[in-house]
Amino acid sequence: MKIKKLDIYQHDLPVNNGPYTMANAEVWALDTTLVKITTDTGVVGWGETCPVGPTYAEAHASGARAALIEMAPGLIGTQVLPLKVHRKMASLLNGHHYAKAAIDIATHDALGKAIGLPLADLLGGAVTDRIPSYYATGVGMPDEIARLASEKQAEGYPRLQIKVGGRPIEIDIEVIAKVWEQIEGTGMRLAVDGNRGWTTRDVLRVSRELVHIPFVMEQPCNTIQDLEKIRPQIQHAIYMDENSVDLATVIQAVGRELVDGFGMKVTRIGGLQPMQTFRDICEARALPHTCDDAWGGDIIAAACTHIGATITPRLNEGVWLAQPYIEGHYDGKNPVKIDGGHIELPVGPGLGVAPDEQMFGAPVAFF
Ligand code: 0XW
Ligand code: MG
Repeated sequence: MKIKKLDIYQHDLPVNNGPYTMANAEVWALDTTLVKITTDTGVVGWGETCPVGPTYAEAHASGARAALIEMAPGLIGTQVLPLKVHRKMASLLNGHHYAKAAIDIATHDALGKAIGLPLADLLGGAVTDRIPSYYATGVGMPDEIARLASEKQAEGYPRLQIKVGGRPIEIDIEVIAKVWEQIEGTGMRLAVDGNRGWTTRDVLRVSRELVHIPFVMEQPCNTIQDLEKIRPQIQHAIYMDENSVDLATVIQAVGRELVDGFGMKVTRIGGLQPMQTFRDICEARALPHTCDDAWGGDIIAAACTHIGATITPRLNEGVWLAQPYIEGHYDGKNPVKIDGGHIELPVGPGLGVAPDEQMFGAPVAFF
């Protein structure tokens, strides 16, 4: 089975009650990119990549489309097998994992449909069909975030991630303390995500003043050097998110015992093929991790949910979906959504979602 045709679509996803605010980004609407692979046997596979604005990571929407257009002609005729497709993409373009991830997801979808297996089975096998999610607040004021914390805990979310950074550190400290007052003793786990926004000075102060609160510090500062500097000085566990840009970086961080876990994005690491390797490295070293994406609709949500279903439960920090923050679904019949803080595994071969193509209009490019 070979790639016969490749269509690239652009689609807008407005943010509900925007903006969604992080230390380095304010997001009002998302610009997502979809890829449809048609094979010579007639099987179709869908992929998606959706950077959360141009400042969250070294990725942006038109960059994704430019990279896809660069690779597309060379991909025609490639066998629909994930490793072969990755090697082909590497021969056509250096880096740009977030764009390659859309092709990777479409390849897995097509392969799953062709052999009649849901993606979770193709990725090693699901350990559950009810995958834990987590709620991520935006950067907000103490009372507002504390109220959200108890609301989300009551809804059944097993974990909360609060966003901090980009303002006086005293406010962040107050937010963390107030949130903990709400969720202490409930069993809800807490991550504090700086999205690279804190200085090492801020980290030392937060960890010292809040030593009694067992939260995970997710990507508090901008660089790996910053993480190296704070690592021996703080009491809190550190997770790497934005710095874990590829498998080589993950292997280094794990080997050097620099972090206690990861916030991982399927598209940042290049799709489901490298994500399986990442999952297995984490399992070998007992490192918890999330299985998210930046943003996007039902296609990326289904991809994250399928790989999330294969993670050993004690290491599963959850699959984050953009669904609660955006309007609408691509698949009205089988939408991927969070209910009671968990996501039901889509059923059927491949991704298990059938997007309504009409929503995307004409492709921006086809090959
Ligand atoms: C909470 N997320 C998964 C969604 C936002 O895009 C950022 C991200 C994170 O953990 O940094
Ligand atoms: Mg993060």
